[in-house]
Amino acid sequence: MLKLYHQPISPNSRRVWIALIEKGLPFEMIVMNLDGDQFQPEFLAISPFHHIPALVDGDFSLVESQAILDYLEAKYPNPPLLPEEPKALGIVQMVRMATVNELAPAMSPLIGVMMGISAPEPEKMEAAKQKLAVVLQFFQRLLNGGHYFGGDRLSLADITAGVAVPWLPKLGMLLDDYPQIQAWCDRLQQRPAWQTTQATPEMLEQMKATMQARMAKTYK
Ligand SMILES: N[C@@H](CCC(=O)N[C@@H](CS)C(=O)NCC(=O)O)C(=O)O
Repeated sequence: MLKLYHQPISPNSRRVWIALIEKGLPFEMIVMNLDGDQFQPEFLAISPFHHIPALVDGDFSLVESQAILDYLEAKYPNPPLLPEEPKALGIVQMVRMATVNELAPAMSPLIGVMMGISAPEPEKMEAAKQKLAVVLQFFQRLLNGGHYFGGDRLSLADITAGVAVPWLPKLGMLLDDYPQIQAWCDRLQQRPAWQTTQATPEMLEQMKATMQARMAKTYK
């Protein structure tokens, strides 16, 4: 059976969990406590950079959430989470890459403040929000009135961006100016896979405490 090394508060890991649910695949979940489990030698043998998610499929193991999503798609193609039509596929892949390369780095300073591990620096926060606005405008253009990125079916673009964008209001970046993005977030939230994998406020508080303790140890 597939084995997912996971932590519920991690968006990277949640992507894989959502894909497994959407594909209806049975799997065993190993919940990692990120205050030390990730440095255990058995886990480092699977994930040398001590990151979750990691997926083990028999004698094969993978890290990097996007690589895991592509592996699942290739091995378990039904239901498909990548469109075949070239333009739709291009949109889906653009959204996946822009999420990883543009959206996530811009969110990072805001997340640091929310987690209580960095002090708010107004200029940095403003620059991050401006970058996020560019990403949201780009995403809204790509949605182009559709239900999902690249068409009417859920795809790896929705899964990749759809575990990150809904956090923006909690980080002080409201979606009021992006009604299509807000409607898309609401649509995702209605799917059982999003509901099942939603982190609770208690999990968030627990993760804040873990990260703050890790920071304190690093800079002692
Ligand atoms: N590029 C990786 C990033 C994975 C990653 O950063 N995972 C974080 C949780 S979101 C982690 O495992 N942190 C624990 C650590 O670095 O010790 C992916 O997409 O899977």
